Formats: sequence, C-alpha cells, structure tokens
Amino acid sequence: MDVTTYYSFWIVVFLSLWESSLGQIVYSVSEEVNKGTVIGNIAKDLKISAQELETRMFQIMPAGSNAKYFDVNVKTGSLFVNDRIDREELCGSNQKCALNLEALAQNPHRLYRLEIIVVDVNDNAPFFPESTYVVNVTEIANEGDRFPLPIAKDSDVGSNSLKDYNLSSNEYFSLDIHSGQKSMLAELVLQKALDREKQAAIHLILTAIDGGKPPKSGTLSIVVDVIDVNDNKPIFRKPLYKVKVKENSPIGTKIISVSASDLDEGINSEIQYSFLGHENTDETNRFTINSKSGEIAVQGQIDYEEDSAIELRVQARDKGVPPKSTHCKVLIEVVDENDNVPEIVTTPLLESVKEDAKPGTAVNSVSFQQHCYNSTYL
Ligand SMILES: [Ca+2]
Ligand SMILES: [Ca+2]
Ligand SMILES: [Ca+2]
Ligand SMILES: [Ca+2]
Repeated sequence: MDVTTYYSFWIVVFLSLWESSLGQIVYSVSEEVNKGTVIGNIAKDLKISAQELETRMFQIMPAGSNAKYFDVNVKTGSLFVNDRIDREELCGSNQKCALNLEALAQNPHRLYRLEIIVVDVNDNAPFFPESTYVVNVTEIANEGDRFPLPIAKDSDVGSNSLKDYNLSSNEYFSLDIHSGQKSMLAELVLQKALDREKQAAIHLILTAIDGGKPPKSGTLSIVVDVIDVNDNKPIFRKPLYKVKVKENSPIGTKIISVSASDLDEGINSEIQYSFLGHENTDETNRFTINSKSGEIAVQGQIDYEEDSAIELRVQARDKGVPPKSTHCKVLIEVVDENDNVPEIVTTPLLESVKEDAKPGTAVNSVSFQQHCYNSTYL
C-alpha cells in the first residue's frame, strides 16, 4: 500500500465514522413481525434518491451478524424485515435490544451505520420451573408461619414480564409477595390451624401474571401435605367389656378381644395393649393379653369359689413420641361348674322313729355344701 492509498483509506474510514457519529439512523421494529414488513425508507432518511441507491449498489453489509434480518429494496428505498426477529433470542433479559447494521454505497464509497431497536412484544407467558410443587407442613404449624414458593419467570422484558401472583381461594393460606429487582417471590402464610385428621392435603393453584396487554399467565399446582403429629389418643370401641368364662377353663382359652383405634397415622396410630396397673397380681397372673391383637386368654386357674367376678383394666397405647394412651375395663363373670363333691351334713329331726310313724314324716335334714339344700323323707 503506497502512501496515497494509505491516506485515502484512512480518510474513508474517518469520513465513515464521522458520518456515523453524526448521522446514524435509528429505526424500531416490533419483534416477530412478518417478513417483508417495512421499517422505514432508507433513501429518504439518507437523503439520496432511490435511483441513486440502485446505481451506487447500495447494500446492507452482509458480513454483520444482524444482516440476515433486514434488506433494502433499492428500487423504492424501503428497509424491510427479511427474517424472523425474536427479541428473546437476540437480547435475552436485556431491557434494550438494539441491532447494529452497516450499509455501503459505492462511487463514492460511503459506509452508513443503522441502529434498529427491536421492541418487545408480550409473546411469552410466565412459567414455573415445575408444574407441581409439594409443601410439607406439620399439623401443629403456627398461624403466620411462612412457606416460600418457586419463582415464576417470564422471558419478556419491562411491562411484558412478571407482574403479579394470585392464589386460589382457600381457608388456610394467604399469599405474601416480595418484589425484587429481577424477580418476584411469593410465600404462603398460614392463616388457620391445620388438622391432618380433618384434611390431610390441601390443593392450591398459584397463578403468575405478566403486565402485558392483554396479560398472559402461567399456573403452578401446589399440594400442601399436612404432616401428622401424635395429637390423638387411642379410643376403645367400648369403655366396658363384659364376658362370662367357665371356671376351670383350660390355659389358652380365648375369652374376649378388646379393640381400640387411633385417628393419627403411622406409628402415631400403632397400638399396643397391656394390662394396666396390676402387674403380677392374681388377675394378671390368671390372664394374658396379646399386645398386638388385644385378645385376652386364660393363663391360670379360674376358680369360681375363689372369685366369681374379675375386673381387668386394659391399656391401649400408641407408639408416638411421646405416646398417648387410654384404658377400658373388662368385667369377667366366672361361671360355676359342678366341680366340688357335695359335703353332706345330716341333722336328725327326730331322735327315734316310731314304728307307726306315717309315711312322709320328716326324719332328717340333709344339706349340701354346694348351693342346693334338700331333706330326706320316708
Ligand atoms: Ca417478547
Ligand atoms: Ca410476558
Ligand atoms: Ca395417636
Ligand atoms: Ca395427628
């Protein structure tokens, strides 16, 4: 490159930059417009005739990465859209989306700079990272307790981005919204005491809404799983059980089953049965209870003559931490069996019996040590 060429080159560059700094033309176009949409008339804005555009082989510099989106009709001077323009793809979350172009005219050689502002359109709805979100809340959570929710996103910018959240109406939770610089956080706030035994799961819908006109929205299904606490004690089907058992029933004879239920779940509702308050007493030693089934069976001698009625107290206790328990009574009536040889006691009524005594004259009274009494008659 000789000195003249060198200086000529730099003069062109200087003039181009000077022209650019003074005369950069700014256009704006909405994203997603149809191909062929006219943005402006470049001949008019550059103050050259359309005919001159053609003769000077005016063109968008094809080397630029944004060149494919635009073209110029050199017969009319129209600058038009030549490809799909997606603001979200080109500029992401940047508030301003400007595409720079260079255009060249020959004879004389002139470089023009164009800036095209891509205007956001509300073509994206807010969305959540998942479609369903599970929140675990213990049933003894306090009113005012807070549970943060996933953050919604909206690929648009400015007023077309996320603007508000909305919670489906329900009696347990309200919504509290915190607005940050780049995102909005929503929290569930407990408004009313939970009770797993009444409602084990609460289904809510969180809606995220953008500020577009018209607005777009996205939803999140929220499942509040109410976690059990051992707040119920077992309850026996009956407070009092009555049963008859024959004395001398063999060991292992099943006499009755007691049963209790517990409204909680898991170990908080698993019940163990036991005799209450009289370990190693006569009652306990004569009976046994299955800790799982509540079945009571004979395990010792049942003797009517010793006890005609036996009272047992049975406890049902859950396995919660701490456990809860309750108790019931079992009244056992022992049924007499004829197991004693009668002891005969005779009492003479007459010292001697006359030979002419009439038939039917009582001579002796005989009593049995069992429950029967009798007399002997002639
Ligand atoms: Ca958009
Ligand atoms: Ca949007
Ligand atoms: Ca329980
Ligand atoms: Ca419970």
